[in-house]
Amino acid sequence: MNRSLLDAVEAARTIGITGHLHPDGDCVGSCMALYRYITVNYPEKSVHLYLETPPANLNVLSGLSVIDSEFTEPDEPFDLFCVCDCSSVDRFPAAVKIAEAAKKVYVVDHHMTNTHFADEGVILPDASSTCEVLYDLLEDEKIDREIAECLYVGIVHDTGVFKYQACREHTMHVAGRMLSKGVNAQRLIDDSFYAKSYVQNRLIGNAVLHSQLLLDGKMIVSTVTLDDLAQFGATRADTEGVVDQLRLTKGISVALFARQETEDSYKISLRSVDTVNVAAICQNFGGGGHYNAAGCTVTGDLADYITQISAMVMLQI
Ligand SMILES: [Mn+2]
Repeated sequence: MNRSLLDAVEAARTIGITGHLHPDGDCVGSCMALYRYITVNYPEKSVHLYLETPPANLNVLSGLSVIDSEFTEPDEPFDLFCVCDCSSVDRFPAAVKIAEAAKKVYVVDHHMTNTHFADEGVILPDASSTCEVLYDLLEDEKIDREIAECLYVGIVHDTGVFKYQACREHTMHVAGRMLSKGVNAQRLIDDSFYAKSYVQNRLIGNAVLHSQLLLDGKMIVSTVTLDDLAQFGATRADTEGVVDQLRLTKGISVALFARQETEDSYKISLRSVDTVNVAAICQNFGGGGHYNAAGCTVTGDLADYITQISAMVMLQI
């Protein structure tokens, strides 16, 4: 194992932790695992966790009430500030000032687009998830069941339940270690990943109904507008899962889901089922992510962007 994170923790008296905006399973899982690992194994340390309120599906994890979603500034700068699952500083805007004031910033991440903004850290683009990276920075025998649940959920979410290309032998080894800690895999996977609210299912139905096939059926495209969200009484977080349903369409290589954010801006999510590198496509638009799952936010005419993206997909299929 790599002791660099624990060395940094042991040298610090006050420790802050954060993850990215719109936190997902891997982000919340890694932040919560690290928070609990430090509080359980180093009770003398003062630890503070900053995150936006996690989506409701992550309520399967216990202890979320420790999260400070107000991003209260500390009385004095942190000795150590740990940033999990963030590829760049614009991924954690609410905590940037707090991080900049800290004596040391340590990053744990797995995005190939990481900008190396931290003083120290471990970034493994081949790892399935930040939780997988984090496991190798902790002492296995000091991981209790609750920490294991956080790491397990993070791995489950970033691998699409152990099926994305980034899920490798080591991923399964780490997940297997978490099973030996007593995690309830079926409950964690069903409740955090597959279960949908009625509103979410209606949004998925609507997005599938109004989807379009491009490139001779190799690409599927759908959009949810702010009007759609209002009509279904849905929040933006309720659109999670839409792109994954689109991706299951037989014959497609790429699924594109665009969610309207403001009058003229859209969050575009791309998924590929085979060799198309959607992270490379999203980087052209200031976004990024992983080989088979990436995203970007665009401003202007959505149809234009869809045309540009489909042209880039065509070059890869
Ligand atoms: Mn991640």
